[in-house]
Amino acid sequence: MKIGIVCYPTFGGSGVVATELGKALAQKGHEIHFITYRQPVRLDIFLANVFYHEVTIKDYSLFDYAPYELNLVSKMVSVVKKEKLDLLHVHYAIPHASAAYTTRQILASEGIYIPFITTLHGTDITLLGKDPSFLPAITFSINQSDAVTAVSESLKRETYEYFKITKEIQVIPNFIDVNLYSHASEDCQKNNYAPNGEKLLTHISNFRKVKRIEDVIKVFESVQKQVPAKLLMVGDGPERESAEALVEQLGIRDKVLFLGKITSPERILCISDLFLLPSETESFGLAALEAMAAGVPVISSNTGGIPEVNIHGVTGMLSNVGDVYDMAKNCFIVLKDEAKMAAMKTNARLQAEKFKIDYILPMYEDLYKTVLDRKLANELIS
Ligand code: GMT
Repeated sequence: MKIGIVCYPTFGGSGVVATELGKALAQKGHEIHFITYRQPVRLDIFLANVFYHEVTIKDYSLFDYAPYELNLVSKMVSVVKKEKLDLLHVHYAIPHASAAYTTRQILASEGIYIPFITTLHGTDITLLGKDPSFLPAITFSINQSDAVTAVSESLKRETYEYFKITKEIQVIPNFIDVNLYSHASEDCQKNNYAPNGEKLLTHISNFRKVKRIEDVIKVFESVQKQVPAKLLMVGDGPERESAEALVEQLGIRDKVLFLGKITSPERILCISDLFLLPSETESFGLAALEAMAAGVPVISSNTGGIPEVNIHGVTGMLSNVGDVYDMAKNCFIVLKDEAKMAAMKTNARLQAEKFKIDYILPMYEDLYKTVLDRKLANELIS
């Protein structure tokens, strides 16, 4: 199949999932065309069957806001025609689903039918999409999609709850290449960060409000009073500055390292003892899955799709959003009990294997086939 993939090329989970999906499909022989405004961060190696089309966003003094969606639509129209794509798969509804709808309409006027599949990732529904400033456009473009997927049961439920959706939403969970996370721990050079045998707690995110970065620091502050430990803060975003200020204020500057954006999280996870994810909401929690694939137990909130990934008392521990006392207590319980820690590490890895790319990829391929078969049947009728 010839598939166009549209996503945000940034460090966010939706871009990571879209890129890894495209790479895996290309390895299976499909021809994949990424249509994005920058080279996706995880598209570091150019593989056979992978093509990249950059959307150039035109700025002009008249615009306070550059019309990204129109530039994207024009690029999608041109790539579909030039490369003779079979379908478009857009990740993150805003504004990719409405861009795909417009693309389909433009091409229909030229006698070309290009179906599109929309994958909902989370904040496009739970934070932004349900805002009245987006709601009608998002509802319409989801309903107009040829197929819709959501990355967890929780996100599917929330989408039906907040939008008037007439389409069936299929849950296709996020996935992982577990082999990438299977370093032997002796190769990881933990001494670089923990020269005195400290426990390493790690948080990875885009440092947005929804991640509750302050909670990460408050949890760590309690933990390090009882166990020699350090905190590795990976990523960057709007909450970083206030997080650094809080660390200073709490007097734990020497124990918290802000490492910035990292393209190979597996190298940090390899040296981590616990992963902290206290998010306000999380449709899936890809970062938690990556940690688990590296055998790192997850201390998280119990919101959204996280409980579908992190199992309480088995692969980590879950607490109510904002209950930093309970999260710190959970860290302490796991760090202090070697047998529990060992069991959770094994369970985390086993649970991550359920989300192996080999199991999830065929679900997308089947969906593509269904959509294309339907297109063929419609063409035969008309
Ligand atoms: O978490 C973010 O802020 C980034 C966001 C994105 O769209 O890139 O992540 C969302 O999609 C990921 C991939 O499907 C999910 O693993 C994240 O849970 C989800 N984030 C939220 O729901 C807050």
